[in-house]
Amino acid sequence: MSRLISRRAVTAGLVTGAGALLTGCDAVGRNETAKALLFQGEDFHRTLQRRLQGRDALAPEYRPDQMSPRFRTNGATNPGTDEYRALAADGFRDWRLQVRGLVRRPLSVSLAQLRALPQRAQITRHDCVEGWSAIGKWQGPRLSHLLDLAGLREDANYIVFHCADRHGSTAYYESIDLIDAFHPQTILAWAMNDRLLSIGHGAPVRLRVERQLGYKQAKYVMGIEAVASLSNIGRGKGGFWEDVADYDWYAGI
Ligand SMILES: Nc1nc2c(c(=O)[nH]1)N[C@H]1C(S)=C(S)[C@@H](COP(=O)(O)O)O[C@H]1N2
Ligand SMILES: [Mo]
Repeated sequence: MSRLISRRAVTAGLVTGAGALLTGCDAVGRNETAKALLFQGEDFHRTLQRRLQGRDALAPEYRPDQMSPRFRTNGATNPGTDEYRALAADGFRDWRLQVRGLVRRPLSVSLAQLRALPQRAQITRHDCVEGWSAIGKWQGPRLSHLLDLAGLREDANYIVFHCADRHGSTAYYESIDLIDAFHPQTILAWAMNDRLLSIGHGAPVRLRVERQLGYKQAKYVMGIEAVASLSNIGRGKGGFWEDVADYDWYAGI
């Protein structure tokens, strides 16, 4: 709404300031107003659709023949630290996923143990805010299974994912609420397109939280932490991009 008002104000300014351009400016004004109304309409329908569907609705799943022939990488494509290099050199045999925070039984889980849990595979569309999408197949245990094993405490409200890649002095991290954490399509993927997850796409394990945008899909997950509040994690906004560029914490699609 503020955008619509400010555009109108700008147009009004032009109209009073330059009478000769009145017709042209008025046309621009109408056009901008129509555009703003259209965008509002889009938001309205999206909001309505989300309300009707509910947060537990499934993201669309696709057929194998709809998978993208190329799925690009984005953001970090290799954490490149000594620790990560050593883990990768050994096929992540020594990697352990730490599950800690507000849980009754902190866990340290190997890749073999993750693969031995009941698995879910899903072909979904990844949407990056930068304006590209790709359809790929992801496989791994449901996050909820792991959280049940660890036993979430009553005071846990969010699940934080700590990643291996650093950007300057801060590590990439992301977080989701318990609705998404227990959503059936929220998995810890160790396989992509029927192969072991590559380093570029987040080996050994990345989050897939299919109702949200690309930056929520944390790669290189090293630790999972259950917390009551996000305010003491990073700079407090719930994720790397949320902290540094004010991205929305809830990036629903
Ligand atoms: N650890 C980590 N996870 C990350 C990123 C990153 O830089 N580091 N980039 C995010 C962004 S913006 C996108 S679009 C996807 C890209 O995933 P892909 O490389 O598998 O395409 O990962 C997300 N998860
Ligand atoms: Mo992205």
